[in-house]
Amino acid sequence: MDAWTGHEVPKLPGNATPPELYDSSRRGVFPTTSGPAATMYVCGITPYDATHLGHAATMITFDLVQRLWRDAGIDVTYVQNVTDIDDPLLERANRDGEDWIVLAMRETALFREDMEALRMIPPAHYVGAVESIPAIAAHVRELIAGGAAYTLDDGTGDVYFSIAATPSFGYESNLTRPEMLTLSAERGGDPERPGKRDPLDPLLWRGARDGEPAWDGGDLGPGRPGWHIECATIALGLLGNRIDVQGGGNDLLYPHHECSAAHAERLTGESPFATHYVHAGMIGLDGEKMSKSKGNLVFVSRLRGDGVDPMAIRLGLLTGHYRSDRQWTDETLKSGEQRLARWRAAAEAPTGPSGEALLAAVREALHHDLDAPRAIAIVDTWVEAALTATGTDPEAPKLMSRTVDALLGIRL
Ligand code: 5CA
Ligand code: ZN
Repeated sequence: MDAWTGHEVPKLPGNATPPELYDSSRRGVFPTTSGPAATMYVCGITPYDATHLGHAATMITFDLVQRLWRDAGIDVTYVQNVTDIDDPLLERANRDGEDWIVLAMRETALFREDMEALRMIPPAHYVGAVESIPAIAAHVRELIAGGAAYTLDDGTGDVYFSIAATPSFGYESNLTRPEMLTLSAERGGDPERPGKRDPLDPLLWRGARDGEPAWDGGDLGPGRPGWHIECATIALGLLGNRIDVQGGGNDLLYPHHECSAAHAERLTGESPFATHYVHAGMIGLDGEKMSKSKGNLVFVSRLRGDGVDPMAIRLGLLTGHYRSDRQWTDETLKSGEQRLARWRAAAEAPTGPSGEALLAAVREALHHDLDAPRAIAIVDTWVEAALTATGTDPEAPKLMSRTVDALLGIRL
């Protein structure tokens, strides 16, 4: 499917190096790439509701990764998916008496609009699960043929992946087995289902059921894909056997990214699937994770409809470090709006302190695991000085504006 339309990103003077990022599997901060190119796969939305601020925060995180790579002259290939067929989508469509395809198309269109408004650099490939079904089914058949997957003998036609098929299962999330069992039950898995070889084995293919959409799976019979194999197949098809960054919110640490990696590694025989597994913190409201199932959502489109400047939303979300779980409050938005106004005023000032020094400091802050809060504090200091006519560099306001546009995605 088509992604959204991008904006021009200003080219900045001087040199930058690719960022260092925290990798959940190695539990430390490591350089992302040493070569001229980099690949990134980010887990996108399940389109049964509008884009909320949690989705936006996660997408902004990986937008910054792409911006920093580009600033360092890296040739970036970025892929994002849309889970346009899965249980939650069908449940919502049934609840509302709506066609699931219409629901998915509408919410995906709204997501694209929100991404454009938030000045997200579009992915090179924006791919739906539905359009990937033939490739996914082929992978499931290959896993069965290789002894890594099995069909349940209860007549459903459901196929499961055997986690015993990858010796390193668990390396990505670093969780204990009891923790995995708990999270599996909470996040779409079915550890209690009888007949599985291991309670943690994830679903690869769900055999057709009455009243549910199904696709031809060849020898698998009709059905629809499981969630983790969707992302493994899309990433392998477009980015090759090893990707630099596998991204998403930290709710995907387990089972999603662990199982996607296990599927891919079993299919390719190469490990690890991703050099970095990067996880953004959860955005919450009133002390709870913002999620469609809890219904405590602040929608990007609702704020836009209320006349909020998307740049203030973006700035508000960037004031917390990407890895920390954090709350969205009215204050977050207010401070984003006030800061945006001050930055805009300073960008119009006749002079300011050195623009080159500002650029170097912002680059340095972001280089270390995307320290956007520190980058924002550095810009704030520069802005205060410019607004009190402390600096003498007449080129600095323009360079400040280009810096925050290119590196933070904030258009002044
Ligand atoms: N389609 C799957 C991924 S393949 C999915 O998780 N969809 S989603 O709509 O639930 O979430 C889309 C992206 O936003 C994922 O990367 C998810 O980790 C992230 N996300 C979801 N809720 C939040 C939240 N409250 N805060 C931050 N990120 C979130
Ligand atoms: Zn995914």
